[in-house]
Amino acid sequence: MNIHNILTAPFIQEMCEATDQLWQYGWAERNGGNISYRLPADEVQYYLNLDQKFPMIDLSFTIPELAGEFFLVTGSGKYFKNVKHNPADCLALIRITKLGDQYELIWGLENGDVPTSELASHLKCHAVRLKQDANHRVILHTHASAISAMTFIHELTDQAFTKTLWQMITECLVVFPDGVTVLPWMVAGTNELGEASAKKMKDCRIVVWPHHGIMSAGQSMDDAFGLIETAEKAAEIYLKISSTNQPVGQTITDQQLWALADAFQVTPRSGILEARESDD
Ligand code: 2HA
Ligand code: ZN
Repeated sequence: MNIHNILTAPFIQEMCEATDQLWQYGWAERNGGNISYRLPADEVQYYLNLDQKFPMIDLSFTIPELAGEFFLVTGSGKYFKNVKHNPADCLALIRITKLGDQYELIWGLENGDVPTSELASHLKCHAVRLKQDANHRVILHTHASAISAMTFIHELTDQAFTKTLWQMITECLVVFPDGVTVLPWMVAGTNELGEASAKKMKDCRIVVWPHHGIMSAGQSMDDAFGLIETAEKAAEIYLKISSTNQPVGQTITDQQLWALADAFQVTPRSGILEARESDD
């Protein structure tokens, strides 16, 4: 028995708002981007009767670490601008089976579609983040424009990319002290991209996919979204500076970034900043 209408669930509302906002930012053209949101069983049970048989669908990999976990995910081919108008068609609520080689379709995708083409990346990243942080909930992938543009003109190493972003806005180091990881270009939607992203998510919550987009991990939708907004804003500033054709006159120095880290009590990822000068 459905006790409450799932369309009124906060997690559905959050998904509708996030997809709409991503579209309004211009980062979710056509069906670009995908989100997965881990839900505790009691939140799902409040809206759905789980005591029934659901369609089972094979995964192209096994992920026993996520056995029994529920995820609300965007559907493959769905346009983010449409999610808020028809969440039951555009979203899927799935549960990973005991062996971790299949999922059950619990709710959504009313017209017979399948979950996001990046499901491999999402699930592999969830498994890795959950090992690091029991409160982890959201994986978000979007085609953030400035970050993608930056990957055409900036050196594609974790060190160089992270340092440039940290230098663009004072807040960046505070928001993402673990920096960003930059993968090599890879084919979208593959297990390989999933494996590579997940490996990097062990100690970094922002992964840049060159010439494609960005993926982040968060404890909430706002958390995952906020990481991307901040990195994207820094990339926008980088592009604005680059387009002036002026030599860069000044920047936030490494010693200033150390002072910032001290003030906000964050530990900058090692290997990015030059050694700290001693005070004496
Ligand atoms: O089209 O963003 O990476 C969905 C995607 C694939
Ligand atoms: Zn994409």
